[in-house]
Amino acid sequence: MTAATHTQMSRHAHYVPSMDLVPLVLEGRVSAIARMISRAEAAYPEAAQALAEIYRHAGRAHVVGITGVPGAGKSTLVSALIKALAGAGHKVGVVAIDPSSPFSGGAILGDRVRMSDAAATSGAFVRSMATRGHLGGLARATLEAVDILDAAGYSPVIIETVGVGQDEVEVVSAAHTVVVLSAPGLGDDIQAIKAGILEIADIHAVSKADKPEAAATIAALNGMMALGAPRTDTRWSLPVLAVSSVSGNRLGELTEAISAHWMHLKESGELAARRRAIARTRILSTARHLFHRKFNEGGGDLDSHVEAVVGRAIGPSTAARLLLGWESEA
Ligand SMILES: Nc1nc2c(ncn2[C@@H]2O[C@H](COP(=O)(O)OP(=O)(O)O)[C@@H](O)[C@H]2O)c(=O)[nH]1
Ligand SMILES: [Mg+2]
Repeated sequence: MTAATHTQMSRHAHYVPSMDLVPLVLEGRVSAIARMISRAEAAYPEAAQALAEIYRHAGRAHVVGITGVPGAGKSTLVSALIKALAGAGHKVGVVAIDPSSPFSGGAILGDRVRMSDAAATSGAFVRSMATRGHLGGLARATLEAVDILDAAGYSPVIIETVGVGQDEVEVVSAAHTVVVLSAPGLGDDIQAIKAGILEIADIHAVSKADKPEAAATIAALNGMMALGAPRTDTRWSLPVLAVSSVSGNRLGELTEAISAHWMHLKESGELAARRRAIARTRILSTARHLFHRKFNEGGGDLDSHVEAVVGRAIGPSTAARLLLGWESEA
């Protein structure tokens, strides 16, 4: 155990060791789940072994990503989905990544309140994550939260995230089923094109179908599909659905499409390929963040290598190899 962990633990007199929380998480105890997620978010070194154990127990949940630009209607849709899916007997988990304020670093309160209303009446578990300050990266923290809910027996586990920014796209790409939500009237182009997330969609949904402008957005998306928009899985015929979270209209079509896609993944063998791709991305992403952290937070010899590169004693490529230990100092 490191000295830092010791200090951390002695400040909390009632600190339950993370390994002791694992059986409680697996039993589905909500307080243990919440604590485990907090420790994953804070990247406590003490929790690493417990998270590894939890990962070994996860792997059953259907992970559904819901992405779209801010204002697309994601949180409203997730609340409606919680009610619909819980009503059909599912134990729904939600991890929402909110754009955090640069001043407070906090998550947007409105989303939490709205979604926890839906959660309270349905036995769902909803967690908002801040977008900043994750040692080892946002993707790592978020996907560990998904593992925790998965191991605790939640399925589907929904990830809500804005579809802009590399971290966010990385997170949603780790879902088995990706729903890209576009709102009518939010600019002329399909927002998925602008955000560069068109090709990660397994299902296109147009929100606010109660508004007359929705028809044009649906037509535009259908037109794009007909032109052969880029996509990852050509054996799946990608649906374009209209939903209204306000009226609840056609929400059933979306829940059906989500479960049809899950069936498709299992029956076609595509699930195994996705699992491999997800594992690969998670490893590489965590490694990249750990590397950055090691050398950016005053560690390693980054500064002296910077001087050497600026002074043209060595090139940036040599410096990188030296930092990685792939080349030794001459
Ligand atoms: N008319 C209508 N408004 C909606 C619908 N879904 C969401 N909204 C509104 O769109 C705005 C943004 O919704 P929100 O769920 O916060 O979007 P997010 O930023 O993507 O999470 C809010 O004012 C919602 O009330 C819908 O189905 N119909
Ligand atoms: Mg939201």
